[in-house]
Amino acid sequence: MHVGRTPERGDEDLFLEAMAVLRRNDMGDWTKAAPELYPHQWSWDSGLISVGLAHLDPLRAAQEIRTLFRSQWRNGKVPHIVFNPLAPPESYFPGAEHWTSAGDFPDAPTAPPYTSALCQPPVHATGALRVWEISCERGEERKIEATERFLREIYPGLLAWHRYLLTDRDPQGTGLVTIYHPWESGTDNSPRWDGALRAVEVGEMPGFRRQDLAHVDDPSERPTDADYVRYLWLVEVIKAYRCDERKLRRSHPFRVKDVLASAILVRANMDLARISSIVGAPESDRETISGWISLGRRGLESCWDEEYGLCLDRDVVSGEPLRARTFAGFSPLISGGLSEERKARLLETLDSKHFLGDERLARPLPPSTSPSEALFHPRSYWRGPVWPVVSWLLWRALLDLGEPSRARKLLEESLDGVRTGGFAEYFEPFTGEPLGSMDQSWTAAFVLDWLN
Ligand code: 9WN
Repeated sequence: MHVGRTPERGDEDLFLEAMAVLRRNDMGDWTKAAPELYPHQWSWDSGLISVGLAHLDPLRAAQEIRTLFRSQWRNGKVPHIVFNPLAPPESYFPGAEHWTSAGDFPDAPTAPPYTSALCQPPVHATGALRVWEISCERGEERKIEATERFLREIYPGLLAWHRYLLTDRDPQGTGLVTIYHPWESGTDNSPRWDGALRAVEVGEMPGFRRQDLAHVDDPSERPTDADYVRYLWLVEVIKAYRCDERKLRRSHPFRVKDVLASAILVRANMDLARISSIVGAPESDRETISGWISLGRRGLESCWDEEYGLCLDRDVVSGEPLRARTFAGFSPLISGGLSEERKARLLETLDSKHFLGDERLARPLPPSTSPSEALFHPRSYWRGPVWPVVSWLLWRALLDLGEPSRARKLLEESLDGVRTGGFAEYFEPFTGEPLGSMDQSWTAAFVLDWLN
């Protein structure tokens, strides 16, 4: 149980329901992100689902990450989707056939399961360390040893993954990760990307049929067709380049420095540093990782925007900051190592009318996009709704920054949202209405973590 949390009536039922959601989505050694809408293994979902699973069985939790890393590319990239070979082709678009039809990506795994050519925020070292920590808290000797063996086994893959992000995805050496597709951010249709996407010229490409709209009540909950045209065009370009990193970094039409992925990477490097001590890695690794942490924090500092009191993504193509008030602006809270002044200013922004201080909110939980943004939409995916993954990331950050009462508030409000609305993918910020997919795996995983 988290320090200071008194169990509430109904906690036990909620725990059992969360466990049941994860059991239903369990595919043996990996978990579907959602029952219908997302029938494959998603990278950052699985990295965080492992934290919830660890409260049920640390060995199964370790397996979640191990399975994902079996599909790691030769250059260190951890793919954003590992496609389930048994899922019918029409269950998700774009599926394996779409990604692999252009033929080989030289660094991709050569045998099934096939993967997409993108990646997602690097939460995996954080997940792996929590699996081991939770196993230690549970105190079962055999499982502690097994999760320590898991850390030893996964460590080289984690190191290669972070190295890929800090070399191929940061040829400029800024400490900031470049992404090539909004899907790589995990916050697909966020207004963060509108400016950079507008500049992408879409060429000739085959027609396509979306599958996602069949799984939600109302199309306004998902990205628009115009968004999808751009998403699919960027996939075409990546396929035409055969995912050659040198070509992508020179001429891909969508190249942006993602502050959230960069901050998550700093956090993951802090956790990787701990893992490296646990597994007795060479001192030189620890020096490298510590250099990555400082570089990442400096990079984030260079994205600070005094007017918004937030950190802003940057368009590599135009060289301009991407001005949008979204939760990603709080990234320095996640990467830590902040001055008291910077931390105070970020918390002030969090409390302001642009975020938690908006009186229309059903609960004081951070909306994905500020309701004061012109492009805010309360039902549209990453353009406004409250996402449990956002609340979980901020909750952990606040705990680490020594803000237990703020963290606790976020936790209680989040649990309350799920108690009322269920294990939804996201929630309407003004009414709390559950939106997107129901029985979303990581929502259940966060509930297990919050309740423990
Ligand atoms: C595209 C699985 C994923 C999450 C992302 C979320 C959504 C996919 C989609 O679902 O993205 O990757 O089809 O909309 O934006 O964060 O990992 O839950």
